[in-house]
Amino acid sequence: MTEALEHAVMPPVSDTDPFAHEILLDPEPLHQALREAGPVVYLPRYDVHALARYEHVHAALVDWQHFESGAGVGLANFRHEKSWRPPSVLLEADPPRHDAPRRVLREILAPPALRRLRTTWAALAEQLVDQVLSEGAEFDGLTALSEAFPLRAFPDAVGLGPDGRENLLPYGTMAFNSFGPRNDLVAADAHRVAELSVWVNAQCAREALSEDGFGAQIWAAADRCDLTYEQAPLVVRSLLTAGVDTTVHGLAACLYAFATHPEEWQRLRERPELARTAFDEAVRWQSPVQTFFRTATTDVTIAGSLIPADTKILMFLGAANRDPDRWHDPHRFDLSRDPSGHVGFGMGIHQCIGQHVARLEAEALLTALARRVKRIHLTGTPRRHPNNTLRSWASLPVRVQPAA
Ligand code: OVM
Repeated sequence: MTEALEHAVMPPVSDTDPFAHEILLDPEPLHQALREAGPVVYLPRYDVHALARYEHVHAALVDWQHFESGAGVGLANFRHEKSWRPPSVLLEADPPRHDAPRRVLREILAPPALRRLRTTWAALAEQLVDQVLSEGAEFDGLTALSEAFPLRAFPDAVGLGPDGRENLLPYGTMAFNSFGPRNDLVAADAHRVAELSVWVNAQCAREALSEDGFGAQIWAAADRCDLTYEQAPLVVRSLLTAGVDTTVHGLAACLYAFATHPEEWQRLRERPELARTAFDEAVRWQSPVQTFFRTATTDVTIAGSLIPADTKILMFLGAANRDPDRWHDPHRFDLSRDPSGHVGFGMGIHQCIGQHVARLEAEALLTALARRVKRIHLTGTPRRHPNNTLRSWASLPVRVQPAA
């Protein structure tokens, strides 16, 4: 990654605004243009260097020594401007400070620790699918399934109280908008920042959490001195910030994929053990988290282009996940491919720590649906909702054909 700095080449320049609505709603043309322009593209509008090829996005993600997270993983540089909230001790931290919270949460969210949730969530998914189908074959797949399932499963697993759960999605949406520039999307949420933050922060307190959820386990780690008592509520906050919208739009990506690829739905129905692969392929294909930034710790070169110390690089995860140099027929949603290696969950020391939780939710919902539903048809044009970071949806109108 670091060649002789004195031989640095000038990267191509693009005046694009990746955070403009029309691009957020349909990012693929920009992704292709950036991949083709070169390994590094300078975006003067934001004074950032952008990476859109798989090779270079991957390389930057795993090189935490040169590309730090502690200065924020959005456009804002925390060395020069204050974040809208105290930084995350996971997402917005580097080793060594990052390591203890990471170790604690990794244990709590590891596959063996999730085993007891599998039967609970399978039953919950059956129940939800039964209920939705009993109310009719036509519904909005986004609200009825993609939102409803995580909102029933995840807050209970964390140990949240019953009140105020409707704040979870708006808080997450706001947090993901905050990684972008201070544009109209951020302004639209501004009047709710204080209220939503107060609610979320209150849920992170030990007293607010049940005794048997992820939240209680985080506090128990503080009792063992694996974490400080200052870190514990912030680790709970990470769960509440990163754990809901991401899964909702990942599940929506699955529904959209299967509605538009009926042969792949048929394949899943025949082999429901493909549910996890299907989820990962949907995450590759749609990349619910589209972008993250890093900050150069020193002057560093990428493919010969100089990235000055203390400047931001913008990694297009969604573009890397459809790079034709890495993926065969990249725009195809294809259950026969091996999607592992996609960067939809990131890569390296910050790779999504909740991915096993998300896969378990997807497995529960998709297998319940596969048993009961023969086909998923779109009944209208699905609508996207612009977000500075998330590839998110506003509606996914579907009609399902119940299985005999
Ligand atoms: C966090 C966090 C982690 C991943 C994603 C994210 C809002 C937040 O630790 O708060 O997005």
